[in-house]
Amino acid sequence: MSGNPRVAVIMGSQSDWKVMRHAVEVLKEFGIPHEARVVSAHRTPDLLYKYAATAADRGLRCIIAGAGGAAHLPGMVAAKTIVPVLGVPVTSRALKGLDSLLSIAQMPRGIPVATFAIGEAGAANAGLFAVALLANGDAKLARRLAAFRRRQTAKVRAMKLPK
Ligand code: RP5
Repeated sequence: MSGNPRVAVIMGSQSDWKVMRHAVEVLKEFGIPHEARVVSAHRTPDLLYKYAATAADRGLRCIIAGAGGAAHLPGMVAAKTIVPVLGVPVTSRALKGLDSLLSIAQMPRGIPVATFAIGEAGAANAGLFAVALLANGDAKLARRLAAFRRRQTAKVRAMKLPK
């Protein structure tokens, strides 16, 4: 996507991409300049610190961070920047993402992380939430988001069940 990224999608491992790509797809659909990359809280802590510490100066308006298991990535990124962090609990192998959800949602007071649903729906909703954040100061984007909602509503209203 051309232009300086305004939204970042980061994840703890390449294996998170199958979930996190749903956030990227939303950003692409709305034409939001974005970047996506692997940043691990546990395995690349120095990179994580640098990434978070420079996020505001690079013009990022929010950071979507997905991780699975003991999912520290969103909380640690939020600890190092005041750019809003949207946390996506990635479905884990052992506990199906419940571990990820609790790790991300249960932030102690003082460092907030907005937490979304486990898995693909959460990633897509984090993308939509990022669009909504940007649409706050962008009337054209707000109209596109409203149009998306209208199309979605029309699709559901047209749903037919088998006789
Ligand atoms: C976390 O560990 C990642 O976010 C991923 O969900 C999980 C497993 O990583 P891999 O072993 O697949 O690299 O840090």
